[in-house]
Amino acid sequence: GCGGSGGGSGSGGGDGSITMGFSQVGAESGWRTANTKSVQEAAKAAGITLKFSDAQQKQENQIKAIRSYIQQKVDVIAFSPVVESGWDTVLKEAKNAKIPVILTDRAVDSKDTSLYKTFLGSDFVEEGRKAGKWLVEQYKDAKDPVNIVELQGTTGSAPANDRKAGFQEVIGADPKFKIIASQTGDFTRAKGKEVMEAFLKANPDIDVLYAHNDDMGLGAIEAIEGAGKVPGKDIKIITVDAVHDGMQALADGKINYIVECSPLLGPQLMDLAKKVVKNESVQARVVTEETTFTQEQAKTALPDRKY
Ligand code: GZL
Repeated sequence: GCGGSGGGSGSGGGDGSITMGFSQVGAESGWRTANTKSVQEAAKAAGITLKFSDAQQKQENQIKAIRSYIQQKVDVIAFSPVVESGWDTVLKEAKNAKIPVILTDRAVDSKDTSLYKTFLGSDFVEEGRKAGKWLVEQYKDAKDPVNIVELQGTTGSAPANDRKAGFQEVIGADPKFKIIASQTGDFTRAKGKEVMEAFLKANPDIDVLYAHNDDMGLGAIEAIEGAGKVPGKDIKIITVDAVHDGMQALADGKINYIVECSPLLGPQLMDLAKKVVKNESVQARVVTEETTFTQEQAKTALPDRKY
């Protein structure tokens, strides 16, 4: 840890500075790396002492980290829950220790919303709807079935559940859209490539890939090219995130559409932390601003992208 006494239930450490305990999911994707950088830089800029842990995408490591922050009596705990369920016990321990909790990026399915002060992050269902709307538009004149394969994010995670639901809600209106295979690629390139190779072996006529993040889409591109097909042409690809490598593939025509999911949550997180430590009221839900990109828009946007 980087020092800092932390006042537990107080209004911050003795010198008025705040100590935050942050439990990060892992380092599974370009998005996650950018998110970690945003949190660390924003803490420094805000004068907040940050205790940071990487859970390697394991819930038990996040629970351990949160428990250690409670022991250290930090002023505020923030984390991105790798999956939606199984948090009530440790969040009750934080509440009993009078340490406010902020959910960032991903959400929990706890019924007791008093267990956290606010949830800062994207509307993943809306991201899935945006992906579906683009596809419906692209195939509005198609009469034949549109065969879709789906690379889901981490099983049980809010982005995987919600991106799937939002997409299904939109394409479900037209029976020509068929999801012929759907499996988790755990948000990583390696797994995305591996699962896409299996999809290609089992399904000779795939029209579209919907990948819940750029990294799985980039892995799938390697599999598609390895199978002698042209990504972006033989198989249309929609992904979510808009990190640099995804935007580059979009500009190069290997991806057809990207729904942005901003990782730059650091500054808003630190503002919220300062408020909750002073027991000021905050919005229960803070939704991230984000957009979408076509291939042309990616070419224009790439030079200015921060990550
Ligand atoms: C979404 C975030 C997801 C990204 C993935 O907010 O939780 O996790 O879409 C990342 O790239 O791994």
